[in-house]
Amino acid sequence: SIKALIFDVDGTLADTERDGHRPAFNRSFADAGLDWEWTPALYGELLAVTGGKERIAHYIQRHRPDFKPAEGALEDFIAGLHRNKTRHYLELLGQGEIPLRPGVERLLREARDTGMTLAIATTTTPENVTGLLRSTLGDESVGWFGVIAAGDVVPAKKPAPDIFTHALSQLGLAADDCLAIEDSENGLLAARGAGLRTLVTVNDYTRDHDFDGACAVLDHLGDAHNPCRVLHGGCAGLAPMVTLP
Ligand code: XBP
Ligand code: MG
Repeated sequence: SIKALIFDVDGTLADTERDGHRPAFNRSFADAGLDWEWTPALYGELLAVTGGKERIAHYIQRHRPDFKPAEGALEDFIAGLHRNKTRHYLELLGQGEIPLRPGVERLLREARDTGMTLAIATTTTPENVTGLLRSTLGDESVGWFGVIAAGDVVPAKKPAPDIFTHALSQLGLAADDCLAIEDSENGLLAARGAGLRTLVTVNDYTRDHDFDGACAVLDHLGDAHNPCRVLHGGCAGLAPMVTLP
């Protein structure tokens, strides 16, 4: 039986990459006077590197190899760009324009009602997680989660299993007692690396990823008005967590 659900955030709880992160990176670049523009197609490639600071560093190395900041070390320049990116991201959340994906609120509420523990394991900055929860589910929803494991709390980001291993140890639960919910290949690798069964809900950025090893792949979690479609695998043991047609 499943005692706890461990949710990824970006792409799983909401389409934050599409609606929040990509625009926020671009706004930060514009503020710094840079002509860098991350199109949806380029961003889809850059998502192979998790973590905002790591993603910017990878972009510079790969696409702007001659770039040097006007002053100071590159690492500090990236940190500054990323702080301003987080500010823009939180502003977008505050405007209330990043909704939860179908079935997310249903599952969170049902899991709470049946006494399951809720947890989060994500590479994103902690303020981004609490900001999303507050803007979509209200202030008290932050307290629904036994553990919110996020960002630089572990140095090795997904696909490394560290963030899930950290969440499990904070929860005091074994991997067998938990189910991870992810949207990407890197997320699946991280969760599987920590020994977790993993349910995947895809989005436009991750639809074509390799989800070998997932217990099921769905288009979304589904709710009464919007049942989910099973793209791969079986949902044995997952009902009633997913709302099938
Ligand atoms: C999500 C990410 C994050 C966000 C940006 O990966 O890679 O880096 O894109 O967040 P996952 P920050 O869903 O697999 O956890 O800019 O705050 O790092
Ligand atoms: Mg994700």
